Order: sequence, then C-alpha cells, then structure tokens
Amino acid sequence: MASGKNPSSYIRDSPLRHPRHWNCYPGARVDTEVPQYSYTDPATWSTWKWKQRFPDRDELVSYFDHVVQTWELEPDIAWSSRVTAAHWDDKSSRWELTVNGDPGNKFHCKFFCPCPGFAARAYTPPFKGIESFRGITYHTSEWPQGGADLTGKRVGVIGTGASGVQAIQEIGRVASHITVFQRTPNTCLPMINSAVDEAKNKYFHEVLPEWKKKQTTTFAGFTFDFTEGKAADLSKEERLDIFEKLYSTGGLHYWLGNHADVLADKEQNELAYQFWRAKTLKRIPDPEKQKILAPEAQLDPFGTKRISLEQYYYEVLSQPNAEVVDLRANPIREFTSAGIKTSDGKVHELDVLVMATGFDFVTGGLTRIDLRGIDGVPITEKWAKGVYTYLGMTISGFPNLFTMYGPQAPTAFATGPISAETQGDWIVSCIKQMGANGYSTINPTEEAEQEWRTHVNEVGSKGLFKDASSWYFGDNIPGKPREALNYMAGMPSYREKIDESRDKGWRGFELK
Ligand code: NA7
Repeated sequence: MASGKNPSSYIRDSPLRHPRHWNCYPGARVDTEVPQYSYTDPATWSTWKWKQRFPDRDELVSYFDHVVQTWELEPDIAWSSRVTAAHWDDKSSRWELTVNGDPGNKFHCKFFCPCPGFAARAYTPPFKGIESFRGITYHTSEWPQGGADLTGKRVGVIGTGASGVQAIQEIGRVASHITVFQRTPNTCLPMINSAVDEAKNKYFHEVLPEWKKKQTTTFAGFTFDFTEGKAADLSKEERLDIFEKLYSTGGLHYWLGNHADVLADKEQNELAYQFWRAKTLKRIPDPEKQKILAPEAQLDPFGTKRISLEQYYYEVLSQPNAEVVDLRANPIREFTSAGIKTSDGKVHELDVLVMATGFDFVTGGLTRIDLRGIDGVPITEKWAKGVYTYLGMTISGFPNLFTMYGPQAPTAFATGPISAETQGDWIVSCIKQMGANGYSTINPTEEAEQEWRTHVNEVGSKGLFKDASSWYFGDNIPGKPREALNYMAGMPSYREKIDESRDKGWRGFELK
C-alpha cells in the first residue's frame, strides 16, 4: 500500500506489537483536546495520564494500547488483517469475510460491524506524468514506518488540509527547501498546545464524570458548544470580545464554540473571516505570501471546510527556505523526472514529494471492500448514484451489518470516542434485543432509508457548508455524487433519532 518508490527500505520493525500504523507522517496529532478525546469508561481514564493537551500520534498509539490492555481486547484482535471481501449468505444468515485477499483465510459471523474509518482510503490525484518523477513520493497516510529523513532535502507538499498543515510545519524546519503547492488556503486556527502535568491530570480525574455527561449534550461531543445567541445581535465591541476569547483559547473553539450564525449568515461569517485574517496577517511578513495564505476575499465561507489547527505553520512558511505556489493562479501542468512543472513554465525541482491530498472520505473505507448484500448486490452498485443508509449505521439489503463512523452519521462532525460510544451502545442494544426476542436478522426498509437520506441532505443544505467545495460533500473525488456525506445536525439530534427508532420497536426495520 505504501506509495514510496522503495517503501520496504523505509519500513523497520515497530517497537509496538502492531506491525503497521497509518498516518505516521511528521507532525501527526489529534486536534480534539484531551481529556475530551478519550473513552468514558472510568477503567480507561482512571489509570491513564495525558502528557499533552493535543497529543501527538505516539501518545495516541500508547493511549489506544492502554485501552486494549484495560479492556483485555488483545485475544480478540487479529492484527494485520485487511478484510478484502464481505459477502452476505442468505441461506445461513451469516456474513463471510475474506481476509488479505486469501480464499483460505475466511471468517464467518452473524453480525458484521465494519469500522474502516472515514479518512482511510488515500487519494492521489491523477496528475499528468506523475509516474515520471524520479524522486520519492509519499502520501501522508502511508508514510514509512519509523519515519523518513528529510533533513537537507528539497521537499514539495501538495495539499494544505489538516495533514498538509501538520506535515508542512515540521518538514519546513528540516528541509533545505520546501515548496507548498496550495489550491485553497486553510483558515488554520492556533492549536495552543501545552503540557499536561500531574496536577492537571488529577483535575481531569475529578471533573471527568461530569465532563463525560456534558459531552453527550453538545453538537460535536466536546465539552463546549456553540455560544448561545446570535453574533448578529451583538455590538462590534461585544463581538470582538467573544472572538478574541475564543481565538485565544486555542483549539477548535473559534470554529465550533462560536455563535452558530457565523456558519449560517454570510455577513457574520465574513466578520469572523476578517478577524481571523487580521490575526494571521500579523504572522506573515511577506506581502506576497500574505495574499496567498490569507487573501482579502474568502474563497469558501469561513469554517465550511475542515479547519485545521497549527502551531508554527505561518512562521515556517515565512522562512526563507519556504515557497508557496498558488495553484489557482499557477496550476500544476505536469510532473517531470525532476519535479513539478507549473503553468508559468517553472520546474520546481524536488527530492521528495508529499501528497497531502486527502482521502476518498467517509465512503471510501467501505467501498474498497468487496462488500455484497442480498443476491450478491455490491455496495458500489447500490451507492453508484448516492449513499443510502438508515440512521447512518445500517443499509437496506445488507442485513445484520452495522457501520460505525461512516456515511450519513455525525462522523466528521463529532469527536471519535463519543461517536463510537453512541453508535456502539445502540448496536449492542440492538443485538441484545434481537437475541432476547429470537430474531436472527435485521434489515432496514427501503422507505426508511430514503427518508433518512432525504433528512440528511435537508440538514446539509442548511447554512453555508453547502456553498464550499469540500470533501464533506464528496467534491474532492472526481465523479463522486455531490451529497451530504455526514449527518450535520449534531450529536444530540442524532441520538434522538436513533433512540426514537429503538424505542418505537426498531421503527424502520424488518426483523425476522
Ligand atoms: P484534506 O482535508 O482533504 O486535504 C487535502 C488537500 O489536498 C486540500 O488542501 C486539497 O485542496 C488538496 N488537493 C486535493 N486534490 C488536489 C489537486 N488535484 N491539486 C492540488 N491540491 C489538491 O485531507 P487531509 O488529509 O489534510 O485531512 C484529513 C482529515 O482527517 C482532516 O480534515 C480531519 O478531519 C481528519 P482543496 O482544499 O480541495 O482545494
């Protein structure tokens, strides 16, 4: 899977038990602060101490290792096992899974719960002449285990989403030269990371029971929510005061803790953008770079594309070894053996090229599995013209299948652990009730599915999100139908909907 020219020479034995990790690019870090980004079960947090407000990937790997040990999950995990096919067998009412493409490596199960991740299927755009580049190419998600030494190298990065921003601010500190090929500037917010000391960890343990309850009541599963009221009702001074407070708190507060009308009302959105821009310009001394990184006119409404958190992104891009190419003014014409040729005729010579070009988001993890339901219907056929699920967890014609952190659920609009717990609890109660009532299959009706699809897309059509070209709507993959891939009404509304179905005797499902 690795996209480096000679990836095997960069793979070394992992010190951890698991042989392979995704997303180990330089700077990879979660952008939900802890302890919000953690499971609710006290057994997991009472025995754990965080080190950073926004942990890096090594700290996260250790945390998930700790969870695996606490819950004694190891005996139930088959590592290094990619499910390549999953076929429903109507006669036995079982799923048959094929692992690693090996026909001799099969598993059979009554319920199948794929959790392949919403940012799992890496996307590399089909640039002209891409195969002629003689340097090394890495996609951020398929970075070599143990790292790649970029010291003194000429590095190009395509893409300035969350992965690009994190990678650029680290690579620019060691590379002899970094060229960032930017199509859309990221309206990054300051992360404001800090160490979590003994006293802070003790405090977390005291407040976590309350905080975990609070997290079930907020839009994104954070401990904070949108500020009450409307930005439109505030005086300039009041508005600036709130903006300043949220911005200086760091993290995603200025985005998902702001007034909700900032994401719905064009005028308020513009004010939020200009506040962000004024802050950002102060960190970019070069007027040419200012125009590219923080243009006067917004390209997409502020906050309608995934906002990233940065630590020293603008300072690194302001270094003399950093160049930013505005791909809207000067697009990539083709790749050459030496690097990338842009429309102005310049060849940007590179030793290493980093593709921070994202993923086939939300659906890609599922559609790359040869997933077939009743009568062998493939998921790719069912979803050829758009995604159909019921409640963002089940699919008509695919009985006993429960997707998690996938399409038409809060997914990219909710923090992972809270989302997993909400859906996990619902799925467990469903399976338990089926057992208690002697049912062997559950399958949503097509009507219920259509109703859910309509609802998901209606919610997605509200506010300013739909006005941006973004992966939230599948825009980043050529030919992918444009639709709301996530349920954007927030976690509390989602929980209400799924609980309503359960409490009304599994409304919308056929049980046999
Ligand atoms: P993203 O957010 O999809 O970022 C991909 C970046 O690559 C983005 O800046 C794109 O520009 C750029 N891109 C994509 N295709 C091209 C082409 N053809 N030419 C130039 N630039 C291109 O992926 P990430 O991995 O950064 O984010 C992962 C998410 O996972 C993150 O948001 C978190 O939610 C977790 P564009 O903006 O489309 O103009």
